Amino acid sequence: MAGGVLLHERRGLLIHNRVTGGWGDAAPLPGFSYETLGEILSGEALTADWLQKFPSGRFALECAGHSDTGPVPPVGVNFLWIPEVEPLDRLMARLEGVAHPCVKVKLGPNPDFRGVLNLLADVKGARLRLDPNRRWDVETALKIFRALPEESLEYIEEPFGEFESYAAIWGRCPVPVALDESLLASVPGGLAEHPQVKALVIKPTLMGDAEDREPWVRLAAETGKSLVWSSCFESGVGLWHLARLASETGGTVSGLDTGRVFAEDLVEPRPLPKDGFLACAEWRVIPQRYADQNELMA
Ligand code: OSB
Ligand code: MG
Repeated sequence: MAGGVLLHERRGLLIHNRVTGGWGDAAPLPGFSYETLGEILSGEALTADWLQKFPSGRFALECAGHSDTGPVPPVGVNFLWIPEVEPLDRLMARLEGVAHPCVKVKLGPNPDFRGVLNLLADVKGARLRLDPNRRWDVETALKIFRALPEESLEYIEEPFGEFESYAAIWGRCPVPVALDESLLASVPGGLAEHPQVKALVIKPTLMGDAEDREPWVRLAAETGKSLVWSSCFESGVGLWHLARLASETGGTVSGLDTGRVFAEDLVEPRPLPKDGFLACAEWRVIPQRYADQNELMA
């Protein structure tokens, strides 16, 4: 997680809507969400009105309003690769037989780039999404951009901590970019609309429900930018809903390859992509897997 924090367990709140029978997952992600689970649970009563105050709560309520739990038609997903925790040969085994895989690489401030170059040498037609979570400066981004064959880079996701860096780099090189964290706060005028912003990354756990997401969904539709649905290590409940949302939008490869990190999940089947696709006939919540501590009052 941000700041090098290692999470050994993932906590969240499952919401069940007794009218629709639907489920939602409110799981703020430490280091990324503006709210904490503790803050949500500190409410005097976990009413819908209270949960509406938090992006993860709004997303969960929206999901629980959906009665259907599948089937989810196949959506294309990127292969999430964190070189610090997954050796290249393990990634290669996952990529075996997949034509033109899209690989999302999490990189630190001073990345050792040899692994990425080795990947490109071994996997013909691989497409890269590089995500340093705002930890690069202009020189680092330029160096990496220039080291890559042009057709192999789809975009760099949130390279910079400072908005001025975008003008600085685009004055020198047409680097393709995706915005993620920036969409959660106020973005300087014109940045999201810039032609070198190729994709808008939508994380409902951090951003909220359809109303919160609407400006970005509209901007993507109006400007032809990609809309990339992306997960935040939600349980299978949140992940299946994200896959449903992605399948409703169609088009771009989604960022939903986070279910693998868990030893076990709350749903079956588990939302684990296979050969670059996430698909499911029908899913259900496993009752023995969650603690029924706080029933949400209607
Ligand atoms: O920065 O995109 C991120 C997960 C949790 C918090 C932040 C991020 C992510 C991901 C999700 O990378 C996976 C993906 O988008 O492929
Ligand atoms: Mg990102």
